[in-house]
This record gives sequence, structure tokens and C-alpha cells, in this order.
Amino acid sequence: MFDKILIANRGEIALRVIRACREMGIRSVAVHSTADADAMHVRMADESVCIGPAPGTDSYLSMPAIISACEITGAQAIHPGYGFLSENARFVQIVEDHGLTFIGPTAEHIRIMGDKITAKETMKALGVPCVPGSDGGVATLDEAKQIGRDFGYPVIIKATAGGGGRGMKVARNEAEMETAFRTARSESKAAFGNDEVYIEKYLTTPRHIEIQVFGDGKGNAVHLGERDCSLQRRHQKVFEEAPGPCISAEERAKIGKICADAVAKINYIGAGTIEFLYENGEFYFIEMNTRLQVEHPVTEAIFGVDLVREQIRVAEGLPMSFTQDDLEINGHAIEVRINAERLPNFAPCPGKVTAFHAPGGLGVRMDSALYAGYSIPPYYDSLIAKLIVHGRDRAEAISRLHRALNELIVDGVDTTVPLFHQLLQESDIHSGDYNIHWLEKWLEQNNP
Ligand code: MV4
Repeated sequence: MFDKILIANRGEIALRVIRACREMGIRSVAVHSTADADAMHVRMADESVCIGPAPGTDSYLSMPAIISACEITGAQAIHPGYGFLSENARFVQIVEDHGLTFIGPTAEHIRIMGDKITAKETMKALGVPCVPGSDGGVATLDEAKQIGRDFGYPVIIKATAGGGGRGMKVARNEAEMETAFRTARSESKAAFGNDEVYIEKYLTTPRHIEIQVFGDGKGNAVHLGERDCSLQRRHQKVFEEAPGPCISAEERAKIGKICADAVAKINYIGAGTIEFLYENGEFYFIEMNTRLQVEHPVTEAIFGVDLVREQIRVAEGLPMSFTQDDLEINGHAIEVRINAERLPNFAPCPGKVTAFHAPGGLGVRMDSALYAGYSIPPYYDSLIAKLIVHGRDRAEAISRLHRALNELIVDGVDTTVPLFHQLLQESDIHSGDYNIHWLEKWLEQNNP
């Protein structure tokens, strides 16, 4: 059993992990940069260690500093949160080489899913439905054009080392292939130091549906349904909900079982998300994330489980505290990501928060590391709060979101809250009728 866990992260996710530790009677160690000496995660943890200067590369991404902080404090395990070192296979290896436990999947699983071609091959072999396309990498323009003819245009060219939308190019016909192919390769080379690309049939109007999975590392795994995260801007999620408004119980059970069986077969340990595009009633695998995700609270809300507690349990070698049969959906949950950004351009807006009041009441959860008087530093992500609402059904969750947004006060910096007030006036949002392009189109029309 762990008696002390170090959290290699900051902000609301660091608080999230500290809270789980405290409920489990485990002491917590915060790490922080010099810019975060006054941050809430430092105040809330049992102990803290300064691990370097403000830039993330010199602090939250510094492997030697984080390993040293474990040695100094006697922490036996590291929770990486999301971002930073959470999907770094080399870090996991180093953590284990120091006799520490990484709270998350193995280095091997992270490596497999980090390489998008290997991830797809692995999932396909495990019976997960994938987007039709090239089997593996496409090295030449002639080969790319042949794939275009075989599968039919439009196609999308993606970076093997990519993910999250970087290094992607669409070709709508053969004439566009040359530029798209060369651009995708050179952008991949520049961004990831690897110019390998693969090609898929381009789905024009899908939804982004992701399945939450959880494994014990011993061949047992469950799924916790889906989240619809179609409302995105520049590949950043803005609004997430569970269950998906367009997914039936039958579809959920079917794709959920496929996903749970797949990760059970590879002895996956901990939380994972299998991302799909969903179009015309079909699921198409695109990527797997081997971490706890920002939007995990909507799944926690509808299933009534604590995913961080489960991550810690399986990292200790304990079984999960539930089986698939124990998992039942209760109501509907929505999360909105509140960023310190100035509309309409979403320009980061760091600075001093002069007043702060978090909403509360039935079915309202606010995950935030803000407090009145806090200065949001300019060095990190602009996410300052996640507002999660839970209702008996989708309509109740939406009313509760509206009510909670009206209670929220963040003064001193601009935030994305006005965007949510506007979105709540849209009938498509009320009906759940949106796809991955809805938000960008809406912003073009409403935010000139
Ligand atoms: C696609 C696609 C259409 N067809 N793949 C973008 C991020 C990366 N995770 C995968 N992405 C896409 N892959 C095929 N075959 C459209 C997107 C895409 C997208 C996906 C999810 C959410 C928002 C998106 C916005 C633009 C494009």
C-alpha cells in the first residue's frame, strides 16, 4: 500500500488527485515551479517541493527534478495527471528504474498507443472497428494516390507520431493529393521529428465519441460508456457530455464490450480512452489516450465512481472496486471548460483574479484551483476551472448548467464563460444535434 504519492502536475488536476489521496488516507506531495509557489495545489497538499523555474520544460517536465522530489520526500508513487509527463513512456521506465510506481499504464502500452499506426494495427487485430485506409505508413506520392483511388476521395493524411490533430491534411481529390501529402510530411517532420504518415478515408460529418475503459493489469477490464466531445475549437474540447445524446443503450453495450475486451486482452492497467469518430450509426477507431482525461468527471458523475481512486488501487495491485455488472448509468452530465481567455479570439488572459465564487448546490461540481487574489501565471494551459453538472436527464443537466454559470463569479481576468451563455441559447445545443464541425462554424457566424 502506498502511504505517500507525489503528484507531478499542477492546477485543478493536482487538487483532484490530492482529494482522492486524502479520502484513501494517503499523504500527498505537491511539486511546483517558482511561478506556482502560491498555487492552490501547493497549499492543499501535505508537503511540497519546488522543482524548478517557471517554464514547464524546466519544472513539470523535468524528470530528474521529479524523481529527486520523490527521493527527498519518500513518496512511493507518482500520479502524472494529464498533459506534462502523463503519456511519456521514457518517464515511466525511469520511474520504475528508481523503484517507484507510475500510477498509469505501462511504458509499453503508452509506446504502442503513441505511435498511431501501431495503435491502429493493435486495435484492428483486437476486433475494434477502424477507419478504412492504408495498412501502415505511406512513403511515396504514387502510393498515396493509389490509396485515394482505392478508398475514394476525400482522404485524410495523418502523422504516425501525431495525435490531437497536428500534422493532418485533407485531400478532396487527386489534384490536391500532392500538396496535402508533402505538407503533411513536412509538418510532421517539423513537429515530431518523424515524417511518417498514414492515410484514411475522410469522414465528413462525424461526432467525436470516446469510450472510457479501465483495466486492472491482470486481464480484467470494464468500460464506463461514452462521452460526446464533438464541441471543439482547434482540437481543444470546450463542452463534453455523458452519455452521448445520440448513442443508444444497445450501441453502448456493443462498442463498450468490444473496447473492454480489447484492453483486457492486452492486460491494460488503469484508465484509458478509446477515441472514435461516429457517423451513420458506425464507430471508427482513431486513437487511444493512455491517461486520465480532463473530461473524466462527466463519467464519474453518471456512474458514481472515483476514477482516480481506482487508478491508485490498481497501481497498488488491488482489484478495481466494481465489475461491469455493478456499473449503471444514472442521469446525464455535462462539463464546460472555463479558460482564462479573451473572446472572440480566445487569446490567453493571465492575471490577477480579484474575486472568485464557485457555484454549488445539487448536481454541481466545480474542479478549480482558483482563489480570490490568485495570479494566473502566463506559462501554462489557460484552463482555470471545469464546471460539471449532473441531472436526472439531459434537460435537467442543461438547466443546472445555466443556473450554475449564473452563480459563478470570476473577476479580474476574461474567461470563456460568455461563450457558454451564448451556446445555451442555441437550439442545436438543446437538442444535442451537433458534430465535430458545429462549433467552428458557429464561431465563424457568431464571433466575427
Ligand atoms: C479524422 C477526421 C475525419 N476523418 N479522421 C482530429 C484530431 C484527431 N484526433 C483526429 N481528427 C480527425 N480525424 C478521419 N478519418 C476528422 C478529424 C477532426 C476532428 C476529430 C475529432 C474532433 C474534432 C475534429 C475536428 C477536425 C477534424
